[in-house]
Amino acid sequence: MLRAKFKYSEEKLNWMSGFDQILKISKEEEATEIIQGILSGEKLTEKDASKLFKSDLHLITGFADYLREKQAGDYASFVINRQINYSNICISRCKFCAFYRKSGEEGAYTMSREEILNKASEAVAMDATELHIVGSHNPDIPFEYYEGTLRQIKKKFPDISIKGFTATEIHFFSNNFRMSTREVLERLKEAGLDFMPGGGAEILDDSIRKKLCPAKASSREWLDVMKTAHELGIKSNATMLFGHIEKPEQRVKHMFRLMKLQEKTGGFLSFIPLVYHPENNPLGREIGMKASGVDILKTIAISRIVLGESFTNIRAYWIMLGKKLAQVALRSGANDIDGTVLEEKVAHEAGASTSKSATVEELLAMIRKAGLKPVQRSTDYNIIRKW
Ligand code: V47
Repeated sequence: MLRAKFKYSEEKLNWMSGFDQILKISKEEEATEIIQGILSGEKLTEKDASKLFKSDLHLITGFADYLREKQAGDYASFVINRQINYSNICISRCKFCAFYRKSGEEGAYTMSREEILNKASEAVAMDATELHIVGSHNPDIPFEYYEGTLRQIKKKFPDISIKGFTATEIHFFSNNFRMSTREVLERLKEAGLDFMPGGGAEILDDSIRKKLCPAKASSREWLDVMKTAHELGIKSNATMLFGHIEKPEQRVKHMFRLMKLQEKTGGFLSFIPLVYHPENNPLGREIGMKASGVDILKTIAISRIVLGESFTNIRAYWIMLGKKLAQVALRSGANDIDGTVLEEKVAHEAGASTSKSATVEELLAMIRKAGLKPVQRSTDYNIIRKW
């Protein structure tokens, strides 16, 4: 298991020495004080976490790298997986999304069950352990499509983990099919759903959601779906879409809201900061690209500093970061780079310039060249193979 719990106070003396040197030479008084506070067991406040965004890149990425090592060891993980986006027809039309199409519009599609099964079969042939199945808010798909597809995948490929449907899709199904979110989740779980991805979280602040995605689940509703899923034994991830109109304070608020739920349920497996891509979407035409490389690394580092004790796994999603920045992120607080992916649409429609797939060899090289030891993991972060 990669989820070994670490308490700062217990081992502090063993590992403080190296980082202590950095703290001694740091000219950043405020950030140094905040870090020293954390090291001596003080609880980090939202206000102090927000201040870290203004501090020196190396100080906070260095601190986050120390925490990464203490919380996750010298290993960085990846998964052999495949994404399947079953439909792009969506009535929610979020301003940042380049993936959705209106029904009947050119490029609109909904996959047949056979297509999905073929994609699953290709994934199994390359030793994938995970299918990541997400789509859209498509009112023309019957519930039986979801249940039947899950059942057939599990019947043909009983060993593969299905990580499917964002909390906003579940919320949409609940409204569309007039069922409670609990009933939706119970039925999908019964049909074969094992885990849920962390998408749709965007920024858990309704003043931002009202501007960017007013038609879909509110912050409370997103969190409530996750709470119910965790209660039913469906573990999930949590994402954060950053680098658009939100302020650092709102990123931190997002992290604290997740931490609060995690303290109750323990159901989150990892935190995945997703950097906003501005191409082919209305928001991008208004604001362009906001997050710099420095901002991205600071956000990943601060995720580790704020969430590391409760989440352990902070992911550098190479598809959105690019392979080189993802590698640096592994030394700035992240301990996982996602996986082989095979086919990605959401980020690529919005201008991601990475390839859509990575080989295991590429993932191994990324991790090794970051000075870490690669491990292949399952969806729930158990070690499958040390390389
Ligand atoms: O929910 C949409 C985001 C998410 C854009 O849990 C965009 O294992 C950047 O959630 N620029 C989908 N991001 C991806 C996702 C995910 C990916 C990998 C692993 C996991 C997991 C989850 O992508 C959406 C939204 O938040 N998104 N548009 C855009 N223009």
